[in-house]
Amino acid sequence: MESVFSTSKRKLLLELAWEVCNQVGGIYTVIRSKVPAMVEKWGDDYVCLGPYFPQRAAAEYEPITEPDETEIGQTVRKMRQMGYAVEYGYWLVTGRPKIVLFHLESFIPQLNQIKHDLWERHQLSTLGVEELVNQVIAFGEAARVFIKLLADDHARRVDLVAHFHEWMASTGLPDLRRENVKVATVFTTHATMLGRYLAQNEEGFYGKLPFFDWQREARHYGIETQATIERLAAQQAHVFTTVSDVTARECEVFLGRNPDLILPNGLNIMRFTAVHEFQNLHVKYKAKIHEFVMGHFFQTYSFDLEKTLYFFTSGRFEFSNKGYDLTLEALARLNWRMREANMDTTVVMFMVTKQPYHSINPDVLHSRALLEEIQETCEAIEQQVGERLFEAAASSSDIAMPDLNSFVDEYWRLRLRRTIQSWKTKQLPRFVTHDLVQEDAMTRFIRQAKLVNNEFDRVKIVYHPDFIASTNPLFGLDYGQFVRGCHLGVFPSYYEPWGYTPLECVVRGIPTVTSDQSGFGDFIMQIMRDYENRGIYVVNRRTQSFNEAADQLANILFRFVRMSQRDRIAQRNRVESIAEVFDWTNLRSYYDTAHDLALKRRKP
Ligand code: G6P
Ligand code: 1S3
Repeated sequence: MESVFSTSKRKLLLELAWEVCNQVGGIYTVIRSKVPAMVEKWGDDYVCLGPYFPQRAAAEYEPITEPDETEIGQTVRKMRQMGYAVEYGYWLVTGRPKIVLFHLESFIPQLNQIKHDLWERHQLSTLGVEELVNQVIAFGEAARVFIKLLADDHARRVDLVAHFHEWMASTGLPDLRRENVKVATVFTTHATMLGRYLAQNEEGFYGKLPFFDWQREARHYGIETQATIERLAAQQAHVFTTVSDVTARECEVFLGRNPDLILPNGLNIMRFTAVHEFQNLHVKYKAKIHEFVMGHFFQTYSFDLEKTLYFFTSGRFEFSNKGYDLTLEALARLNWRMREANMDTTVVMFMVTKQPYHSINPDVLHSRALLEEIQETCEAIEQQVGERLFEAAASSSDIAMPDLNSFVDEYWRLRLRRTIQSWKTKQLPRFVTHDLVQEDAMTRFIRQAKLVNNEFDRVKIVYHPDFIASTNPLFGLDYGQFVRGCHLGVFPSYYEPWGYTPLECVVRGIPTVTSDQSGFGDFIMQIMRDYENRGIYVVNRRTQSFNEAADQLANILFRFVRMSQRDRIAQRNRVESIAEVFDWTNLRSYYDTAHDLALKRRKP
């Protein structure tokens, strides 16, 4: 009998993720940034599959009015004839791939039957799960139906590969294998559910790792369904992968299988032809951060902005997983050392994350508004003085400089004095920019470490419990611009399967701190020797205690604040030169290997 897999056949790649056209977190970045490199290789034979959420898709999705005659178009038509609502069109991101999005409500009426089958066939218990898991199961079923139809009708002519990201895309995978559907499958986990929970809650997580009983822990944390889906997908895919060696260590314990391959994450990198261009952008956006800092701090006291360095961290609010605790501890030590050394440099640290808040603090907004008024008044005075000086100079025969004070109207003098008076205050600058719904681990730690923005402190804290967006009135910058304006990104994570944030600094030429427990840090240590000289500092969190790691980080920061401006500029050039390594056109080859291996394993 003729094999359905032959080397001469065309290949068709489906990539499935909950975050296709639906931004939630890091996986969206992976898929979206990889699109141009995938389309370059696969052209129209690359298609992304995701769930359909009209509001989220609105800005990113353009439907194809009448399905084409491609295998995908025909399968979409067939599914619609079966009564399912399916979207088919283009994802409006760089690379513009074709996408298929499933209306989940189409599958909800059969949910009980699907769950029953999952239990019968795979002992996957879904009793009492939250609504999100129901949606995930509906998506998994939609994908399964689609892939089965596609394979049944077309596998004779095309080799199909389906790449599933995370458990949220993968409830249909075990049945595809069980029914021996002619598709080669790859499953990539971007973290493990249990790793996430346990790292956050179990002291000495990594030391205990080999001894955890996955099922007992999953029950304890109420995530047995999610952990089981992840485990089934990992075990049943032809090829199982994860994003770093760091996460691979968890996979055997929690998912019962060692990954076949590691697929590191990249970005779609666009470098400037001349390096001064990105250096200029640093100055441009730093000036915007200066404006915020003046508005926030100078109403109480001032410091020299020429001698001010901006550090930041950013990520979800996983306090110890993301290393916020370590960062604050190291900053407290840095503050003490800078004071001991009588330094006149100031460090402003931005802690950017997302926590529930009522609104931006009114005082913070008011101060910012008053500063703008002062600026407008100064501009008006500048114009008045300029015009009158010009008139005076042109009409006078005297070459002596006139008294500029006399050119300013009483109105403007008074207005400037009054605005400055009402702006100045004795209150310490707030260390949190928003009115939080409640105190949290961050505010408690900041108070306890006494990093409360006293004038004598060399390290100031700005805790911004919302992600940075250009619509935010405090900075008026988008995240990428904010990163460019800073001097150093600080991300000494304890649990971080990959971690895009340090990489997002590198590609913008901003030096960064990462850790050997983050996938990115681990990867950089494997591929490069002089990473520190290039501006990537790796904190050892694998073998050091919290206290030792805090000391190491404080040392790194102390060395950084003593660098000359000339050295900082040179370091930015060096760090930016690494960017290319992480371009998907280079890192796509890891994905190519996974797809080839899956096809090889699928073939009889
Ligand atoms: C860039 C600009 C320089 C500027 C420097 C400031 O390199 O091209 O003109 O002096 O940034 O660097 P700093 O580290 O002090 O923000
Ligand atoms: C995960 O997202 P997270 O921030 O929950 O996947 C990302 C993409 O692979 C990865 O960068 C991150 O470390 C993981 O944790």
